[in-house]
Amino acid sequence: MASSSSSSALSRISSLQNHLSPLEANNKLMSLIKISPEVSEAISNGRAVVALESTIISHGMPYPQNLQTAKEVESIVRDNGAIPATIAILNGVPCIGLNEEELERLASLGKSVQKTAGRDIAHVVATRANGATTVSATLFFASMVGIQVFVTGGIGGVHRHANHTMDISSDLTALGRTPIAVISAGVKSILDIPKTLEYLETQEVYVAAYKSDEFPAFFTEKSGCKAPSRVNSPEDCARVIGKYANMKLNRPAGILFAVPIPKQHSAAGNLIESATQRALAEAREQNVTGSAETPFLLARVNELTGGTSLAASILSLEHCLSIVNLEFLDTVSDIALVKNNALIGSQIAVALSQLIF
Ligand code: PSU
Ligand code: MN
Repeated sequence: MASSSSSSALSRISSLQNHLSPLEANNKLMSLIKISPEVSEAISNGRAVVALESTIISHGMPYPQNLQTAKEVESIVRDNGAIPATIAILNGVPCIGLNEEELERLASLGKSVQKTAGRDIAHVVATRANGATTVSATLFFASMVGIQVFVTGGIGGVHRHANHTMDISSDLTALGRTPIAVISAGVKSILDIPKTLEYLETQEVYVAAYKSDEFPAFFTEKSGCKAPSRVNSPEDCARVIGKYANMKLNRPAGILFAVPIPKQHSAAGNLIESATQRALAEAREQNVTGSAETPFLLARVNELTGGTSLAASILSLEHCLSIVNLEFLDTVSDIALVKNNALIGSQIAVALSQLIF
């Protein structure tokens, strides 16, 4: 009985879909999402648009610092001639471009908003919940409306010990099937960078380091891994996006432009990185594994970087906050990195909008 009623429901749905023209089907899809007037106008007129994820806002730092950073990142995008499109799900509605009230709501809800990767979209929409989109979910919505450039701090990757845990971020598979260029500072060195690069190759993602021969390691300029390719300017990037990912070739695969940490932030970056490496080595020596590993690493890096000299160097780096813990240290550099990526990503989006194909 149950199976016959569910199969008739299925056939009703498929007959409904079969009776829609492509235009009607597209309109139906578009009616499920909300695009801000500004982003909609920019897309229609071929202006530069930069997609921004929202997990970094909800989970990356506390309120109100997250709101301030999100606004600053949007300002950087505007100051460089592009329109920002922050993407999140609010009360079950995927929103492309948030107004001030929506950004405030998302930021103040903080971690109570569900971290939403691609797999979680359906559930968040179905339950009319609030969802902060990770790179994989943001890619999905950005590509639905034809945005070609997306800026973030760092993408997810292949975790260390992935050969045992299978923990590989869906950011990588989403990039493999979505024709969008992501600008990030690489992946955190707490991940396995060589394996992440291998996996991106498997997914047919074009990976280039920006003005560098080496793939960056988030907090440091160098990871010890040669970048598969190198680009030297926003125009270089725009040409690759245009030739490689646009409709001309109809090639549905993504691009990762990895931008090294700016020189003025690399001192703080090096301190965080060396503490992380030492904590990782200690975890191995003490055989700390599984679910105990992350809390151990966080606590140890916190201790290792908690001295006053580091606090001073970090505080002079970014004039803020009073507590010294990993989240804070992480956040300071994250902010510096996402801002730098926003600057370069906007230049790439503008160069792309000016390119004659
Ligand atoms: N890496 C960072 N900062 C972040 C993230 C990754 O340095 O905020 C977030 C991004 O939203 C990314 C997600 O898409 O975490 C990846 O999560 P997971 O490893 O669970 O796939
Ligand atoms: Mn994971």
